[in-house]
Amino acid sequence: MIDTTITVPAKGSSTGATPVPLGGTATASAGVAEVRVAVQDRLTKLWWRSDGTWGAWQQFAAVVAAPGATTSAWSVPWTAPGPGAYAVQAETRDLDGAGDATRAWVNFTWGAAPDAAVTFPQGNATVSSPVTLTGTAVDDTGVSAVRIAIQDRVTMRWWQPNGTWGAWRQLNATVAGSGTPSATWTYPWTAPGPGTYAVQVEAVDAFGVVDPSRAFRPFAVRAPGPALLTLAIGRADWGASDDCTVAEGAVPLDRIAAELAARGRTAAVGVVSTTTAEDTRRCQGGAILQASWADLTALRDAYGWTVFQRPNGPLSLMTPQQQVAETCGALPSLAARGHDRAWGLLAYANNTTDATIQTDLVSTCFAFGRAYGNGLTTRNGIGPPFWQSTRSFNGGACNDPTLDCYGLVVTGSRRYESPELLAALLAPTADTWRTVQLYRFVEGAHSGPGGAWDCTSPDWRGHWTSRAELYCVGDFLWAVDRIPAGVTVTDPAGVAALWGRVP
Ligand SMILES: [Ca+2]
Ligand SMILES: [Ca+2]
Repeated sequence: MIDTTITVPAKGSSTGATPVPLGGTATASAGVAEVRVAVQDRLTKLWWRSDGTWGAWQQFAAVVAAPGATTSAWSVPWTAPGPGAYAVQAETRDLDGAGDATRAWVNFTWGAAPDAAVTFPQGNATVSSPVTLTGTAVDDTGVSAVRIAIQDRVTMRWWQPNGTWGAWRQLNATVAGSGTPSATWTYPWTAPGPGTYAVQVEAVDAFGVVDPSRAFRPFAVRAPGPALLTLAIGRADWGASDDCTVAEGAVPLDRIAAELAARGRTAAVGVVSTTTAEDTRRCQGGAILQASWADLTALRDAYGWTVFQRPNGPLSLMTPQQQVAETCGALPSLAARGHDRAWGLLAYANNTTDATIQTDLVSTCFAFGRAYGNGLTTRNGIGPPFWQSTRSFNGGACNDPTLDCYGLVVTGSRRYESPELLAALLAPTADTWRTVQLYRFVEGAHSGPGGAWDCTSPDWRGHWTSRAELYCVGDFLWAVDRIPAGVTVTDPAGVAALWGRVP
């Protein structure tokens, strides 16, 4: 009777030892003569060879502690060439030259274990649901999977894939950077309600080695807050103009304000405070007629409009003194004019956002810095350096391919955006904030040096404007009329107050 066991490494274990001490027990009723060992790379199926290469099956001799005895310990050191999934095979030969009927076999891995961490929510943070749980996972060779589990901290039960609670249950997170040493993971989760929860997470590496220490992160989910919407007017353009005169068919801001007021809505308007004149509408390039302080005061007092600050050009091209004057330095003079909510938003001119300026300067006195995007800012996503997303909503060539206006060339290849899309944008969900920005409103049909448009078709697909910043007022108000009940229309300062963002 001949038998061999392998006790080191333990079956399925992971080690980083150099060398790896292979060992076990050999049993032979005729006396143990020798123990022969072979090591396989389980991924390539090749065998370790005495010349240090991998290739055809080859055995090497182990040290037998008690040669000739019926039972003896055996051992042999083996140095892994690097992280990997390996197997050791061992065979005893007795004094008669006979061997094991079946060779012993143990799988093991060599290398560092992976490690996972949670980056969101932060520890004991209170977040809104749905929440995207996120984190990192690292390994010496490659992360292959991340498994999470979510616990209700009151009932101590665990989240199940079918949306109930029960026994401990792991769920697969989505891994970005799988197969690399540094990966990130996400798991979108909709809490069944407010409460205290925790996420537990572990990583698995490319060789199947499991993170020996699971990360555990408690957090709370708040009751859903309001859905928030800001109607923004990009620059305080009084209205579409031809050669510095309000064009026929232009709908100036006071009419927009009245239309919104009739619907119980207000807007926030970007003001270039350093170039705004007292009573005169400053004309720029013939087509832009900047509202005066008197206009802005009237919009505020009659319609509840507020302003946010828009620097007079890219901050990154300004001297440090100018940067301050166009940002934090503008707030006291705005407040002195009664515009005391401008701290809600700094609108980088033409999307010339700058992370350093936002971090070091703007976020110290403004709640948010504007970056153009899909216009969706989530309460969970608010954090340094406090970017806010604004959706710029544009006019352009018409959408009906049978009409001549379909081929109109508008800067940026703009095509008139659908009022149905606008209505969809104006319907944010709980604890999210949508900001949609338009510029100058028009109606009827007109052609002049400051722009041309046709808003007369009963079908919006026939509407067009020669400039992206022009949009038909009827389409705008059609969408405003579809803002769902329960959506709170407010300005950036209002959002900051609701979400506890204090610059
Ligand atoms: Ca590893
Ligand atoms: Ca760990």
